[in-house]
Amino acid sequence: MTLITNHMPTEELQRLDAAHHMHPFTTGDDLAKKGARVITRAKGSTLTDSDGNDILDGMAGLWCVNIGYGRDELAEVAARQMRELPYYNTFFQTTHVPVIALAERLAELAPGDLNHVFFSNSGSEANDTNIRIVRTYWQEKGQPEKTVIISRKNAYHGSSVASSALGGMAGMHAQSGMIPDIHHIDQPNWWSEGGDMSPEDFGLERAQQLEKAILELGENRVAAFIAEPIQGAGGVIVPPSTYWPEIQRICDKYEILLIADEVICGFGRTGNWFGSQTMGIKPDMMTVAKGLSSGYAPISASIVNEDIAAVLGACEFNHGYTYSGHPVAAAVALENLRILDEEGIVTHAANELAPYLKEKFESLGDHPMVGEVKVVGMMGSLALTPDKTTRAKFAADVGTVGFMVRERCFANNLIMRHVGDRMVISPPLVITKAEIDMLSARARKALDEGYENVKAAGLFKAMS
Ligand code: PXG
Repeated sequence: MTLITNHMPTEELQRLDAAHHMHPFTTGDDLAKKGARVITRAKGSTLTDSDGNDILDGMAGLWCVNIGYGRDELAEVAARQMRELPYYNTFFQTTHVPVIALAERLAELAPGDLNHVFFSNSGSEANDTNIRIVRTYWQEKGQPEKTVIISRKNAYHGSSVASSALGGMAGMHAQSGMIPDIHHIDQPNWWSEGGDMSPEDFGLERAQQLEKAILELGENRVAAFIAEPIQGAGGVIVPPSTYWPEIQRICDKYEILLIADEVICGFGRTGNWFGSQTMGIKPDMMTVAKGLSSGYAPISASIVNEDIAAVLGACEFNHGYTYSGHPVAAAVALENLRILDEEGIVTHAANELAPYLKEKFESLGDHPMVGEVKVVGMMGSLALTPDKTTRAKFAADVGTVGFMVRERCFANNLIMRHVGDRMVISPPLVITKAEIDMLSARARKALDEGYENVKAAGLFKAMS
C-alpha cells in the first residue's frame, strides 16, 4: 500500500488518481491525460491546491459550503459525537439526541406546517424518499392510481436511478433509462427558450403546461409536482415573476402535492432560509441537503407537512437507510444551523452581500460575450452569447464556449462553473466584499481571455 499524503508531488497524486479513482460526470480518459486538480485544504472561501495556488471558490464546493471552509466548531462537534455515540440507527423504535434535536430545529426553521422530517444522506436519496412518500400517501388515502409525478426538463433532482429519472437531464436518462410514471414539462428558461414572447407571458405559458399535463394524464393519476424554486445545476435559471404564482394556483386547484427541491436553494442561498420563501410558494414537502450541513457531513432530509405526516403515521412506511439520521452528521448539521443563525450569516448574506454581489456580477453584462445576468441572493448566472440582441446560440456544440471560459476561470484561480453556455456562481455565504471584488475581476479576466480564444477558434458567430 502506498502512503499517499498532501506532500506528494502533484503529478504523482494525479497518476494515482487516474489509475484507480473514477470521477463523477467526467470523461475519465480525457482527465487521465490532463490530470485532476488536487485540492489539499481550504479556509473561508479559498481553496488551496497541491501546487500551492489559492483559488477563490465561487461555487461553495458543489453549492453546499454555505458556512465557508475551516470551521473548527463543526470538527469538534463531530469528534465529540464520534466519541459519545458514533452510530446508532433510528429503526426499530430507537432514537438518539442529535436526530431529535435536528428534526426539531428543522421543523422550527421550515415554513408553514412543514413540521416532520425523514432523514437520508444525499439529495438523491431524499428525492427517492419523496417518491415513496408521495405514492404511499395517495395509496393510504385510497387513491392508489395517483402515482404520476410531474417534473421539468433540465431539472436536477439527483443521480440515483429514481432521482435521475425525476430530474430532467436528457444525458442521464439516455444512459440509465427511466422509471414509470414520471412526466416532464418544459422549463421556464426565457433566455434560451422564450422566443419572441415577453418573459411574463412565457412564464405563464410554461406554468400552464402543468395544467395541460394534469388534464392529459388525468387528474386522478397525478400525485405531485416537483421543482427547484430556482434551477441550480440547470444553470441558475430564475423563472419569470409570473411562473410560480401560476404553478401554485394549479397545484392548489387540482390538489396535487407540491414538492420544493431546496437542495441548493435552502439555508440562505437565495436570501431567505428557503428558496420557497423567496419565490413565495407554499410547498407540501421540501427536499433539503447540501447547506443543511454546509457539506461537512453527508446528510439530507424530506420535510413534510402535518397532513402527509398524519397519513404516513397511520401506516408502516417501508423505507429507510442504515444512515438515516446518522448521529455524527446530525450533530454537525445542528451546529452548522446554530452558527448560520447565531452569527447572522443568513441575514448578513441577504442584506449586505447579496446586493453587492448583484451589482458586481451584473456589471459583467457589458462584456461583448455576455447576455442576461441573473442574481438572486447568493446565486447567479450569466448567459454567453455571440449576439445579445437576438439571444443567439453559438455555432458550436452547446457548452463548447462555456467550457473554454471555465478553463480560463481555472487558470485565473477562480471556480466558476459552466452549465452549457451559462456561467454559474454560488459562493460561500461568508464571502467578503473584497472577495466579491476579486470574483468579478477574475471572472472578467476569464471572459476576456475566453473571448479571445473563442474568436481565434472562429466560434464567435451565431448558429444559423
Ligand atoms: N436536488 C438538487 C436541486 C440538487 O442540486 C440533488 C438534488 C442531489 O443531491 P446529491 O446530494 O445526491 O448530489 C442536487 C445535487 C452540478 C451538481 O454540477 C449539482 C448537484 C450535484 C452534483 C453536481 O451543478 N446537485
